[in-house]
Amino acid sequence: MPPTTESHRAFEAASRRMPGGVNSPARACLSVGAEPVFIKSGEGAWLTDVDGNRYLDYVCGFGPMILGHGHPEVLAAMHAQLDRGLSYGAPTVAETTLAERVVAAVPSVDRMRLVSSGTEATMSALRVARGFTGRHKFVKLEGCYHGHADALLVKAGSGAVNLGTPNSAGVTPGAVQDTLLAPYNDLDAMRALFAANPGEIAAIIIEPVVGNMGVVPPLPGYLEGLRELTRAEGALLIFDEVMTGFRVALGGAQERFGITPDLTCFGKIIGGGMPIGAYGGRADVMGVVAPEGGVYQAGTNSGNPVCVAAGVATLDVLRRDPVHDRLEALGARLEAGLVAAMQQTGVQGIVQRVGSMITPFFTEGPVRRFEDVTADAVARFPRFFRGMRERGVMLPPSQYEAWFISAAHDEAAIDRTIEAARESLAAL
Ligand code: KE4
Repeated sequence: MPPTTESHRAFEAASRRMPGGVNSPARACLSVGAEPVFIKSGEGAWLTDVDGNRYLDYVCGFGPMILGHGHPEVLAAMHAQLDRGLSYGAPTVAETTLAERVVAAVPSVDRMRLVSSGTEATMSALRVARGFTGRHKFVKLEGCYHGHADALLVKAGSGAVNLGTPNSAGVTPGAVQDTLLAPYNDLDAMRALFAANPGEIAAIIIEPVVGNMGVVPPLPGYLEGLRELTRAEGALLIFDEVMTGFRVALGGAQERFGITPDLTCFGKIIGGGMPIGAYGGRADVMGVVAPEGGVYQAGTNSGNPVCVAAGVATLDVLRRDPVHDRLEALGARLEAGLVAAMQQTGVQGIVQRVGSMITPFFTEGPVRRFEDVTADAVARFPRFFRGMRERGVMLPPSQYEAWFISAAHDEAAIDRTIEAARESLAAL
C-alpha cells in the first residue's frame, strides 16, 4: 500500500524537524525503499494509519506488544495510576511488585534495577560486569544489537547495520578499545579470544536468540559452551533478553535453553509498551550497584509508576493465561505457511523461528551468523516488504529484524498473512 496523502504530508512535516522524520532509524524504511506510514491507532493485532488504512501488525512496537494493542487490563492499570500521579522521584511499592514478577519468572535474577530502555539496561549491565570483575575488555557478537551505547555500537545489527556500516560515526576509538568481537555460533573463535586475552575479559554479552540479524537461534551446545567458558575464565555471562525476555518463554531464552547467566537485561515486554528496561542477576554481582556499591547508575524515569503499572499488568496476564502455548502454535502455522509460499512461488528462501519471533530470509541458508545474511537476501527483502504493506501486512522494515506475533493474532490473521506473502513472493 503506497504511503497515502495524509501520511505523506505527516512525513514531510516530521522530516523538517526530525532526522529521517522518525525518532528511531529502525522505523525510517530507508533500507526498504519506502516512506514510513504514520500510525493513528492500534487495536489488537491491527494498526490503523492516518488515512484509515489498516494493517496486520508484525512489528508489535518491535516486540513489547505481546498482548496486542489496547489490552484492557493493561490500560485499566495505567488509568488507575494516572489518577494517583505520574512521577514522584521516590520509590513506590509497585516497583517491588514488578521486580518480584521478574524474579518469579526468571530464577537467575535475584536482585535487579529498573531503568527506562534496553540501551540503559545493557549499558548498565556492562558497567556492572566491569566493576565486579575489575576487568575492562568484553566480548559482543557480530550482528547482535544491544542498543546504542558507544561501546556496544560495533558490528551491531538491527537499524545500525542498515546504515551500511555497523559502526556508528561519532563513536571514538577510545570508546571501543575494549570491545572484542566474535562471530555468533562459533565456540572455537570465542575460546581463541579468551586465550588471546587471559584474565582481561569481564564478560560476554549476547542475544541468546538473535533477533537483530533476523532470527538466528543458537546452535545446540553453543550457549552451554559459553557458560562453561565464562565460568572457567572468571568472566560474567550477560544475556541480553530485551527481545527474548518473556517472549520465547515466560522465563525467556534462559528458560527455553536451560542456561543460567550471571546477568540478564530486559526491556520491551516488561514495560507492556511503556518505556522500561531492567538488568539483574546474581546478588553478589548486583551488590556493586550504587548506593550499595561503587558502580553508579541512575535515572529520573527509572521505575516510573505509570510504566510500572503497564509492566505489572502485562506480566500478570502472561503468568495467568497460556499465551506462550498459543504463540508457539501461531508461530508454527506462520512458519509452515511462509515455507509453503516460497516453495509454491519458486522463491529461494528459508524461515527461521523461535516461538513467536520469526524471520524469512531470502537466501538458501541456514543463517547461523552475521555474514550468512547475504547481500542478495538484503537486496530482495525491500520488494517483499512493500508488497506485504500494500496488501495490509506491516512488517519490520529490514531483513535484519524479527517479526513478532501477539496474543491478539489468530489463525485467520496468520492465514491472511500467508496469502499476502504468497502474492508478494509471486510478484518479486
Ligand atoms: P532500546 O534502547 O531500543 O529499548 O533497546 C535496545 C535493545 C537492546 N537489546 C536488544 C536485543 C534489542 O533488540 C534492542 C532494541 N531492538 C530494536 C529492534 N531490533 C529496537 C527498535 C529501534 O531501535 O527503534
